[in-house]
This record gives sequence, structure tokens and C-alpha cells, in this order.
Amino acid sequence: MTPAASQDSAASTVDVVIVGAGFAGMYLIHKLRKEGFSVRAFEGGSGVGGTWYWNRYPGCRVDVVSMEYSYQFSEELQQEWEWSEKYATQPELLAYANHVADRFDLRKDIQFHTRVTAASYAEDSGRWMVRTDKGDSISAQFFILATGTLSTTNLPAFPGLDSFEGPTYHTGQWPHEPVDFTGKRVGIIGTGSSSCQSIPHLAEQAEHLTIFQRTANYVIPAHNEPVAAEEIQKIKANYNEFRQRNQQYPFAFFYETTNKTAQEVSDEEREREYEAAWQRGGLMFLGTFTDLITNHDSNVTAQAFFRRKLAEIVQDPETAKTLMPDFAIGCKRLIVGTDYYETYNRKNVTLVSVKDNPIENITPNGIVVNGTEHEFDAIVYATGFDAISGPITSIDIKGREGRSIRDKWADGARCYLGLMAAGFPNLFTITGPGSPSVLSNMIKSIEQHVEFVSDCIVDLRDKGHTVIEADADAEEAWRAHVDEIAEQTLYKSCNSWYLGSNIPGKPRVFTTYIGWPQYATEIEQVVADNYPGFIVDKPALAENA
Ligand code: NA7
Repeated sequence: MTPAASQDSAASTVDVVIVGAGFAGMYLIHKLRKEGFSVRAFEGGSGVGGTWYWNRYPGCRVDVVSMEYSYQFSEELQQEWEWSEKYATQPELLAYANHVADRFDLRKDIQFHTRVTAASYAEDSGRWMVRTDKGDSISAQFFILATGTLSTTNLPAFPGLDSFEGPTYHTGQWPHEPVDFTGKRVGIIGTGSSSCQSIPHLAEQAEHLTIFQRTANYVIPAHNEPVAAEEIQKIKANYNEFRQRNQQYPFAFFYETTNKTAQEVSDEEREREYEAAWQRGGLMFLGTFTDLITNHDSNVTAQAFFRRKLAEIVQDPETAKTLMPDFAIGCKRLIVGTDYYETYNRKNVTLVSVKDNPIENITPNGIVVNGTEHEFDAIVYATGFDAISGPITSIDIKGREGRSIRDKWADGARCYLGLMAAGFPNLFTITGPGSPSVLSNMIKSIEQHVEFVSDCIVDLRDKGHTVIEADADAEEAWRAHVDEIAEQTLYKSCNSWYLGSNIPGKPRVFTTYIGWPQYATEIEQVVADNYPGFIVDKPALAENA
């Protein structure tokens, strides 16, 4: 904890408590301070950066182009920072986060090593009482969750989990010091993005690497490269124009597209376009045609192209077969990788499918599948996150009448516009359930939400109001709208963390709004129309009676 933070912790009343010091929390601190609010942020880690603080596994990097995956609220900041690679590595992203924290003097309002454990709303005072694992009790008018979407790790309850005698790692909670796997037999569970990014690096080091795969995924080559100095200069000469153009794209970042459906082109043209997209690499292979995530038949054409590519790379036909995904491409988030499939041509790599024979248990020596014990010196859990709502429900939050958010969301998380949950006044969720969040350029979505929240509470203050909350009917209409759009796509056709189906017992609900850039316009309209769907200064029930 910094000296400033410990001094601050003496104060027990602030205007705003912020949970998290990732990209959302950092910008909130800066923006709200500028508007004259007193703020206190709590952060579980020892530093800023959120996702990029925790996910330090080898090979970790962002899957959105760095020149776009960065703040745009400060022209000076975007001019002075130099990205070195097309897709920034985790260390570079963390260096950027630290640079922002230094530049805007953010750390003095962050209490590190501290997790918010509970928060309750008092109807009589209209304030939140927030409690932490370090014993803090702090009263705030506004309570803002900048908790991220992929920050609560998922560690499946394998029988014997704690019995393994060697070291274990979770990709989402990787140690700060380098881990050396040289000469070790390593087992890794999971084949999501974290695993697929780290596998080529682990295979380089380990004596032998065994990968336990439940669901084969689609990994598209990144074709990562240094960003050319001329390219940087060109963008920086008109950075705002570049940002404005990119924000008009679905997902809020630029990508090349034919602007045609896969159905309206000849087989030859389709193949040519897929090949060009494969050579460009990246997430937006899926944007080659406009209907890949909405039309099953179109999606099948992309799957077929992908399978041909995979079969060309992986030499052993049995391994190639096991690596072939069997669901709609893009239904789970595409993975952007480097040398992923090539790694399976190494002699020190083995793939074990646990699709039909789930992991039975963990033993002191390794992992048991189908009655066979695989022995390891180290195990890596790349088993993902309780995404989107998980970081919020991990806090014991109680709103009006003491109702808990866990109970409210027992059948699925919902927030009006992804920003506020009915019955939880003055609580805002940055990139919360029901917003474009993970289906958009996260940094852009974060900035948009932070600016909305800031404008909203300034407006309340200017008009002499103290409390704002979502109307229950507006929230329900928004939930139905989010679901209705998801129904028109293939996103619900497989199991994924988008749906919460990676977490046993979690309701299967699609909580991401597929609708950038309309969403940005809708939000602007809400502000212009004086916040329809929100209730200001609603009296407590007792006063209503
Ligand atoms: P993901 O994408 O959720 O991947 C987790 C992986 O772990 C995935 O392959 C899971 O298989 C696997 N998993 C989870 N539980 C089990 C059990 N019980 N047995 C076997 N395998 C299991 O998390 P990541 O950290 O890789 O990536 C998250 C996002 O971060 C990513 O999409 C990017 O946006 C960045 P499953 O597919 O559920 O069958």
C-alpha cells in the first residue's frame, strides 16, 4: 500500500467508491476527480492494470490491435505512448497501465491489496456502506463496479484437487516471478485463449507437455508483427479520425470485410476471401462475410475452410482430428494464436481429449483420465473465468430492502443498458451484464460507460438530486431486447463463457448486447432525453406508504 493510500484509508466517507483499478477503475478515478468528486478505489492486486495485472502467463497478449486497444480520452496520452507490436504483450499493456497511473497521479486514491467483500444500501441515507477484507467500512453516495468481465477465475472442483504434490498455476492468477518449466513434465487443462496462447511457450521449455482438451476450439493465426514507425506516425497524425472511423464498426474496432454475405458469392470468391482473411489473421476472420454469426449455412463454409487449414498444419491425422472443433465458428470467442497448431507437431507434446472421458481426479502425482494416471511435475489450470456477472456476484451486495444481487440474478444477470440493476440505487456497473462489453473493443466501451456515469452523476448534482436507479420495467425490456438479438445469432448454439455455461449451476443466459455502434447512439439518446428508464430520487418504501 502506498503511504497516500494508507492515509486515505482513515477517511470513512467519500462521494464514490470504485471497485477495481483496471482500465475502467483508472479512468473513473481520473474522470470523477476532475468533476470534483472524492473517490476511493479498492484493488485486490498490488498494482494497477486489472486483467493485465493478473494474467501473466507466457504468451499472454491482447487480441485487439494495440493502436485501438488503448485510451482515447487524452490526446497527449495517445500521442506520447508508443506501441511496439500489432497485438501488445501483457508486459507492454501493464507498462501502459502503470504509465497512465503515473501520468494522472491515480495511485493516491487506490487502496491496493484490498478486496471489497460486501456493500449494502441504506434507504434512509441513500448511501452505500462498503466493507473490505482489510476491515475498512466506508460510506459512499455512489458505488461503482469496475470489476472487469474476466477477473473471477474458475477452478473446477476436481476430486483430489489439493492432493497434487508439485506446483500448480492458474493462468488468470499467474505468479509475478518467472516460472521455469525447463526439464519438467507439465500438464495443462483447458484449450481456451489463455491455454492456446501459452502452449507454444510451455512446449518450448517443458520436457513434455500434455494438453487436456474438453472442447476443441478455433484458433486463427495472429500474424503478429512490430508496428511500423510510419504506420504509427500516420495514425497519430489523425488519431481522432482513426478512432471515429473505427467506432462505427460493429465491435468498435476496424476490420476488413467483403460487406457481402457468404451466400451471395461464388465458391471461388468465398475461398479467396477466406484465404485473404486467414493471411491477415486475427479475430475478424469472422467478419469476412456479414452473416457468418447469423446464418448457419454461411458459418459452415467458414468451418470447412478452417478445417482444411488445420489439417494442412497438423501432421498427425489422429491429433488433427481431435483438434477439429465441432460447433459454429465464433460461437465461443475466436482465439488469436501464434504457432498453436504447429506446436502439435513437436515430439514433446501430447493431446488428451477429455470430451467423452472427463478428468476423473487429481492425484499427488498427476491427472487421471479414463483410468490412466498421467504423471506431472507441474499442472497449469487454464480453466477460465466466471465471466461477466461473476466478479459482481462474488461481492455480497445488498440493495433496497436488503435484497442481494445474488438472489436477484439467480436466474440470470440483468442490468438496464448494462449499467444499473433495478433495486440497487446509485450502483453502476462498468461494462456490466447487458452491455456490449466483451463483444466490443473493451477500452472504448469502458470509456463510454465511464463518461456516461460521470455525466449522469454530475447531472444529478447540478439538479440537486441524490439518488438514481433503473426502473424495473425498463430493465426487463432491455433484458428481453438483449436476448432477442442473441436469438438471431449462433451464439446460443454452443456452450461458452458468454452464456455462463462453463460454470456448473450458472443459469444459461446470454448477457452481452450485440449491438455496437447502435448502443452508443442509444446511450447518447438516453442522456439527451433526460434518462428515460431511470428513476430519480424515488422515495424509500416506508416513505411511500
Ligand atoms: P476459457 O476460454 O473459458 O477456456 C477455459 C478452458 O478450460 C476451456 O477449454 C474449457 O473447456 C476448459 N475447462 C473448464 N473446465 C473444465 C473441466 N472441468 N474439465 C476440462 N476442461 C475444462 O478461458 P480462457 O482463460 O482461456 O479465456 C477467457 C477469455 O480471455 C478469452 O475468450 C479471451 O477473450 C480472453 P470447455 O470449452 O468449457 O469445454
